[in-house]
Amino acid sequence: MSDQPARSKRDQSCSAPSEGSVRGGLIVAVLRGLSVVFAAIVVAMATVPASAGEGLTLSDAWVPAAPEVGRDIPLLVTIRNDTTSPEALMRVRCPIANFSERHTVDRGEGAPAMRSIPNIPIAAGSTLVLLPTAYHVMLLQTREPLEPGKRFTCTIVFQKAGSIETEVEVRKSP
Ligand SMILES: [Cu+2]
Repeated sequence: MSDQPARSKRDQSCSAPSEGSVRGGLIVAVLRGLSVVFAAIVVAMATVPASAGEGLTLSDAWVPAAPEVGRDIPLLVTIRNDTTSPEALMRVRCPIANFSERHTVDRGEGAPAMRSIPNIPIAAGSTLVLLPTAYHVMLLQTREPLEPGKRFTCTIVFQKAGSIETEVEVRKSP
């Protein structure tokens, strides 16, 4: 207790310069730490995986009118892939149909024929328009009358972007 002030004074006097340099070092360390954090954020932003809908845009989703229940109808939608990697449409769930399939249309000898496929590819940086005569989703066994103007929501599941909900419009069959 008796030498306390002397020691603290000595400590102060001899630690004063080093305390300053420690503080300076601390600031440098904090700044370095922050720059590491910022660099990490930039890297994270550059490599963040596509979340639902990111880089993938769905538009103009429609089905042809089907007044009687139990029909199989194509779901047509425009899919824009703005990412630099290929995508694939894996599954579709619509409340108005019991099942769905991915279809392509084979054109060999004879009449064009629809064929079920595991997924529909969407190339990087491309726009794919689903058509009854090309890639499309087939909604099987409609559960309710689909009159022109009616709307419903479907969930489309993509390989990388995950689930995206889209509103679908019933249009007069062409
Ligand atoms: Cu089909």
